[in-house]
Amino acid sequence: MIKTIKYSKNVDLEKELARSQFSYDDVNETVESILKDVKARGDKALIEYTEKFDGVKLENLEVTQEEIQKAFDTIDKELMEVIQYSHDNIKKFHEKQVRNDFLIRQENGVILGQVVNPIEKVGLYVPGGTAAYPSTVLMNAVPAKIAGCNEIIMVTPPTADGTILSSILVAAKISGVNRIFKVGGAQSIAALSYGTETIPKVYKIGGPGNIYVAMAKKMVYGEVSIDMIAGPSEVLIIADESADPVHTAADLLSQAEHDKLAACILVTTSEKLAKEVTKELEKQLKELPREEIAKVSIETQGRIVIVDNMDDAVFVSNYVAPEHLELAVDNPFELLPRIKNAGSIFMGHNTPEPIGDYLAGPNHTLPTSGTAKFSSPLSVDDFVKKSSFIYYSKQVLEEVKDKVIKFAENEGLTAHARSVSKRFEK
Ligand code: HSO
Ligand code: ZN
Repeated sequence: MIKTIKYSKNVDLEKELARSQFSYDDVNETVESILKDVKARGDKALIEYTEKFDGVKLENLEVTQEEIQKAFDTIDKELMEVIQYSHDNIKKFHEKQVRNDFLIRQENGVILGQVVNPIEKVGLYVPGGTAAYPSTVLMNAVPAKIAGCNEIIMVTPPTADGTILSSILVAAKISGVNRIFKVGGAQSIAALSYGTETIPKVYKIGGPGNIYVAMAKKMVYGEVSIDMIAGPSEVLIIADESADPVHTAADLLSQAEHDKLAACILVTTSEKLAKEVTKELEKQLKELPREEIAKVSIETQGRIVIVDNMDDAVFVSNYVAPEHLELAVDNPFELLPRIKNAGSIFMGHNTPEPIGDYLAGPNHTLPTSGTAKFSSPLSVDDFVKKSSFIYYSKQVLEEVKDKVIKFAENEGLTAHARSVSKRFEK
């Protein structure tokens, strides 16, 4: 059963809502040795690890044109249309995020500006097995494409017969991925970081993965950039008496089925709703194919928090800073300005969280584990970098000359001072 607590100012939220985290310690050494090995032996190591971990000996790591064509020929046509529909919505939303260059012309002739350039080469990890989600391919590749990245390299572990799911290949192709390689795990992160004979080195690696992939991303950070290290998924629902208990329970379970460590929290002003949702969770859990995962999540990480009023509900939610926040109230727009920390906000009774997971348009790669206090959903910004520029005329340089020299002398940097003064020596 889900645990219920009554919130008051004396409740220690840090204790009551403590989040479990993935434990990386056990995989540390394994990942380190895989990284070193791939760095030293390249493709040969990749082929060996793929045989060992994925059970298939590959001759060729790269997915061919024929394989992509076959994916398009064999994919369920309705699914393909859904992928295309989702792609188009994600594209439209992310196009709004594109940043413009800017230029400032000062009256004295100085010109200042900022130009935005794509990160030229990016890598995208896509998990295999039951977590091979075409939606995640779209959510990562579309913003990279819009940013203008010209080499989007995808890696994903093959199944035991050496293939990749059609849905993954189709999503990759539709969203503009340039090359796809059949390699997963820490070894694929190594390949993208150092480059091998066939896999190009990239500048930034994104995408979710298991604990080995996450550890590998942590370890290569610095050599390359990474998107984030995602913790277990979470949803927090703020609901009043207007919320439907059946829908509320279903929404909590939609996150619970992701992971045993996923945290699903209901914060409500209604004791009646709390009781009904508790019962409904038990009922609906039994109907789920992933009951085992969802049950552990609900029972160990799940919480119902009963609050006296909406102010307290908002306080608890801002404290948790959830990855997904549902506002299950009649007028969600009234609450919105008070929400300070949340990855993505689902407004009202008819916007369940999976709408955002799959097709509304905003990204589903979101800050987890309370990191919404200081970070944002994945966006086009994650695939660009900026350069600033400065133009001075001789005349303006002369006007500021003494100021620069003063600063430089104060910092004991004579050569800095001279780079200016030399220009005015007769
Ligand atoms: N809710 C997940 C994303 C996802 N759901 C993919 C279904 N497929 C993390 O935000
Ligand atoms: Zn989901």
